[in-house]
Amino acid sequence: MSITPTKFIWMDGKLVPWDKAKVHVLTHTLHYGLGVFEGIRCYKTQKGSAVFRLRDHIKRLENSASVMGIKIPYSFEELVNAVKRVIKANKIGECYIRPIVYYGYGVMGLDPTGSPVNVAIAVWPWGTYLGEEGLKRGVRAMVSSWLRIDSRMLPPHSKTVANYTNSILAKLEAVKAGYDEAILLNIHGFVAEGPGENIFLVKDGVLITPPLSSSALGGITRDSIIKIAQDKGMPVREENVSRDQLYEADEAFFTGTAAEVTPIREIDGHTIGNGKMGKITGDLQHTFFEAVRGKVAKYISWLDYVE
Ligand code: PPE
Repeated sequence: MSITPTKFIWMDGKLVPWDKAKVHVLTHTLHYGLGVFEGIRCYKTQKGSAVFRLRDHIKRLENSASVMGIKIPYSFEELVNAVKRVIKANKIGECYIRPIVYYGYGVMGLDPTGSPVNVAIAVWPWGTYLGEEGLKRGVRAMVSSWLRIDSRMLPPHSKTVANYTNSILAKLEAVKAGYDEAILLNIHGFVAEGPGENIFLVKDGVLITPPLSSSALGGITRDSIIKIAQDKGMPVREENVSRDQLYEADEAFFTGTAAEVTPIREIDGHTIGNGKMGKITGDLQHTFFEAVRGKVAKYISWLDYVE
């Protein structure tokens, strides 16, 4: 997916012009993958732009770093304010926000001690992750031959840069096979998630999603959808999902900051439901989009207004 440049990127406290936001080729994270990042979205609302669950994303960034033993040299509030500052500086209403914490130039070799911990925050307009059509009609997914990383190898709840090579292998395999997206099973054979999204099924009116112990990332969109569904009185179960349960589902969808709520219309050649966006998926997607745009009073606390 190509990037549309904006004007400034926040780098270690300074707003740096987009083209000058560069790092040395011996940046530690570039070689060994030890760094953590976030993906956040800002939406236009009637009261101006608002970042969706900003504090929850910064909390997860801090948790990701702490699991990996990385000390972020900025406080929670400094990071929250930095996100708002870079959005304002770029005069952008709706955008995707990418904070990254990385070990910079200083040492080589596996032990990063002695490398500075650098932080950058970029923002750019990012449309639908799995295509406009995908968001309306659903995407085609395949169960990957690659398994999702296990917590005895790499911590799946941390948005660590290196974790994403696992995701990329699954994504590339799916795309090469003619699918839009992958679904990864965990080392126990249960469904974990997509390479950059959580997954949900609907069966007999019940919303089902793999538990966090399945090696899925603790998605903030996942959490929002669970809350929205419960508020609608829908039964929600977090439980292990087997591969055949995917094929038997009445409805299925992915959730993520980038993917938002994207229906799945086919898995491994099996049509899900009637091959279109399911009714419950449509209802949850609608309420999610209303919530992020500040149109649902009970979810206003999820918004952090930029001004
Ligand atoms: N699982 C994974 C592995 C993941 O990367 C994401 C976000 C999610 C689940 C959903 O989490 P949340 O955004 O909090 O609902 N993936 C980010 C990166 C995507 C990318 O291609 O880069 C995102 O959606 O921003």
